[in-house]
Amino acid sequence: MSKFDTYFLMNAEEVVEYVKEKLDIFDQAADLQCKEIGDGNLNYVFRVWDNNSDKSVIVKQAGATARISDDFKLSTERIKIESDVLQLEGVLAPGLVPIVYKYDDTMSCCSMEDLSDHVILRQALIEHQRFPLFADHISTFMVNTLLLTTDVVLEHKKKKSLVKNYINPELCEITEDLVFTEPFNNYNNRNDVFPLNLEWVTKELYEDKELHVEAAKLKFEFMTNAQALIHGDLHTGSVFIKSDSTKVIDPEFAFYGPIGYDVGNVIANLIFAWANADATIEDEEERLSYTAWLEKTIAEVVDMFNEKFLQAWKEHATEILAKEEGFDKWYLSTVMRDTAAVAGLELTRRTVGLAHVKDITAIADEQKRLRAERICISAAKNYIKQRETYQTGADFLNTLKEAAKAY
Ligand code: SR1
Ligand code: MG
Repeated sequence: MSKFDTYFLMNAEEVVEYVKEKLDIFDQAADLQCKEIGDGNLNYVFRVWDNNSDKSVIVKQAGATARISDDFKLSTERIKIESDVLQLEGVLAPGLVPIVYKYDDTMSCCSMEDLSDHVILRQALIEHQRFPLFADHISTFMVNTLLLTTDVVLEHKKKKSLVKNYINPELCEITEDLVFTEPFNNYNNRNDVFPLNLEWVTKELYEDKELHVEAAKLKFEFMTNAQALIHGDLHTGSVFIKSDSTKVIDPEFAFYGPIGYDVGNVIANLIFAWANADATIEDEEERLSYTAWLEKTIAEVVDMFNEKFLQAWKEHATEILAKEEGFDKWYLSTVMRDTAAVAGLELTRRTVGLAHVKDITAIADEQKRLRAERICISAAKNYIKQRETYQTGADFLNTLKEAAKAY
């Protein structure tokens, strides 16, 4: 009998006991310490390290409700999806995700590689750090994990069995509500709008009926287009980074959905970093230099994704009709259309919804925050309404710059 034979939510001391009993990582003589370091909205993340060696491990455990709010009652099984997906992504995109050591079904926890030599990308961007390899790494991650799990590449029965394995209704429901619905009607009454923008948001989002129809179309696309095994929450807080290494974490929202959902999330969150830099860097030369680097990165993510996607299609497509000339480019154009729409949705929901991003909330000057939010939402509305017109990195940047000029 072990105290870990029945599920309970562990504290730091209990995680040390857990690690000693269940993981074969530390020596008998290890002097273990543990700290809860999670800053996400759902789970608990413990770092355990040995004062007598350089060994360490991360233990991530799911609770029965979301950390951000008890409103969200969730099955703790979500950590199984995360663990399975990380392992699959490790095969499809080697070196771009942490190594999983153990998944524990009883305790609903997953033990994995400690990435403490990396930093969370969102925080690093807020501190105006640059990562010249990020666009290359993240575009490879997305092409490999997304295209290689589609019907273009996988035998169709195999793909359908993966669709079944990764049914994720509770976390999808969170996205359906928070991303696709509430930003436009606040129907659960939990939006959190910056007071100085409330009137503007009411007009631009809550009263724009044309926008609501587009949101409805996109919500149904998200719920029904089982295109690829997507990460489902690929924002800059889901990326650990250092100069020569990028690791994507937290795929608990993974399911078979539209490829553009992941690509659009990356673009939107780089735009948040841009809006933060634009609002907070006082020195003009430094501000222009840093925003220019972010613009280059945004364009590179889109353009490298496009280029690598077509190349990977050539190398890996197995479906006979997928090899018909022109189908690859048509398919990619629909992915870019979805990317634009999702970039718009993510920009909108993180600005007015329940779950904010620090890039915006950390802008202390109220007028600058007002402007940053309006830039994000104006660009977002274009990305959603004109989504068919976005194909290249330059297309995405033009809209951002137009929105910035207007405010
Ligand atoms: C209740 S969870 C709120 C948000 O946090 C996660 O990171 C997802 O983005 C989700 O929408
Ligand atoms: Mg997360």
